[in-house]
Amino acid sequence: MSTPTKVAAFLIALAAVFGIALGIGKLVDPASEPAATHDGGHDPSSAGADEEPKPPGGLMVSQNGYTFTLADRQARPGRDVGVSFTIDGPTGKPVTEYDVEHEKRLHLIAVRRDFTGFQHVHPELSSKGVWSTNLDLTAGQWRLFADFKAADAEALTLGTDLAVDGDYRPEAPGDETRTAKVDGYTVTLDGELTPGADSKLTLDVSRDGKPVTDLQPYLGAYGHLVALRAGDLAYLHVHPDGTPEDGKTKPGPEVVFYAAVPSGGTYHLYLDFKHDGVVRTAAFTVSTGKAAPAEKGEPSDDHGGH
Ligand SMILES: [Cu+2]
Repeated sequence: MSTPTKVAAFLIALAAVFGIALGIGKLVDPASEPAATHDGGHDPSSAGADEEPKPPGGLMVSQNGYTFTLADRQARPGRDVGVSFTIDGPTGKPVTEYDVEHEKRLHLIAVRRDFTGFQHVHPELSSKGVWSTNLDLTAGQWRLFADFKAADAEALTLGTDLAVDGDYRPEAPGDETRTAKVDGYTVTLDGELTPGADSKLTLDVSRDGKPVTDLQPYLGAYGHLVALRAGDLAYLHVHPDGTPEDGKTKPGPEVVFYAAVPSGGTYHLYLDFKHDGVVRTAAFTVSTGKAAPAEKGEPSDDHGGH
């Protein structure tokens, strides 16, 4: 199929242009910061269309000159604990200009490192570039992910740890979980995760045994799925198949996603969906199939519908 080939060709072309730009930068001005050459080198529209597995996000606190800086890396446990942070840009100053993605300028995901307490919130941005929100925090080590796209830069997910005081007893690692129950809803997950390929995942939402066919749009889709890798909490790229506006995507009971997992292993998936005006989260644990370990093989499966 041609899309991966096109993407690969684009990346090679991009690497060539980028390499030349770096070379020129060095010739003209040995003191120029390499980070400065990031400006203008990327076509923002390509980021969402990239279907090749990229290095996972969320593992680094600083990338491409952008740094995720918590005002305080420790917190007390409690409900509605105030948390604030900045995304510091290549100049060292907090970024104040962001592009909107999935209807928000920044998505903050918080999860305790034993995969309990998942939250997906949208902080407020001050004119000085300080983001603020409230989180429900229990004792333990938390991982925070900032998923954003600074204006004129590449989309990034940066991750940082937040230590929450108190006695901490980690939750035992769970078995594979493909059915989640939340507030009277049952959500089932169907599909296999295949390393190195876009894996189709179908989530089916019902309430009291009846399919839910009137899901409400949330963040421009009928659901928002976050996937985290067990072991390092790598934050993986997942995109929904279809949007509420496309005239063909139905508002449930099925919501389809494509997830790109970079390696075999266990993944924790969190589906945010909206119904009757309330956003709820269904949590799953899925291990990859015994897929062929070929690293460079043709993607074997069902890209078809998207
Ligand atoms: Cu969000």
